[in-house]
Amino acid sequence: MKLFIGNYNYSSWSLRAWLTLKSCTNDFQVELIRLGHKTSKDTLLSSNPSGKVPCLVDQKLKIWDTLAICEYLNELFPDKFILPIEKNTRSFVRSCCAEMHSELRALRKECPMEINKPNQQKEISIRSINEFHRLDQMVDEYSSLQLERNLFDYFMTPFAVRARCFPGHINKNTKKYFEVLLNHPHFLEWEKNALLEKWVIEY
Ligand SMILES: N[C@@H](CCC(=O)N[C@@H](CS)C(=O)NCC(=O)O)C(=O)O
Repeated sequence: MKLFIGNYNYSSWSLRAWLTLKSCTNDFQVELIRLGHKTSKDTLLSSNPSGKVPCLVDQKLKIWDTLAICEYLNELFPDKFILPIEKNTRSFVRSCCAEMHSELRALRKECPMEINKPNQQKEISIRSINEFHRLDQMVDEYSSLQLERNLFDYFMTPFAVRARCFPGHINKNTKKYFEVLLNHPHFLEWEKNALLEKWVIEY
């Protein structure tokens, strides 16, 4: 299998797909497509029809869009429990992941994931602050379920990086939980690559 990803520093969607795949196997290749460069679009389009990363290639099959990739991996590796086994818990995790995937737009726009730029002193809008509070709600409910690591954690990790970039807007419980995510060996491996990356995208 091969996973096409974008820049380690910035590609939050790639990070989610990579964490999910990494939780299943080490037997995969990664091909990085540099984003924000004049040749990026052509290279992206030659790798998959959506012209975006991530994209997973499994023999002749191409799967693009993070959620589709993760659902595919959940089917391919049923023993890895990417989604919880119990129906109601699974629905909760699916709802949260869908919300993280397609909502929380202020945070996604205003507070980009920049792994190499913690502690930015930028003032952020009330909409973004409210969305940080929405993360608190999700994390509080999730923590009370005491689940094994699953898709919720993989999807939340880019928000943990955002909270590190723009500190001071999450509650104690979320802060503690985000520290766990940011110290997980798989995230540390990704972060190591990000810190070696020289390309800069200005937001
Ligand atoms: N909903 C898509 C979004 C993918 C996406 O927007 N990827 C960005 C990088 S994080 C990208 O490929 N941007 C390049 C472009 O739009 O030209 C997914 O979850 O895979």
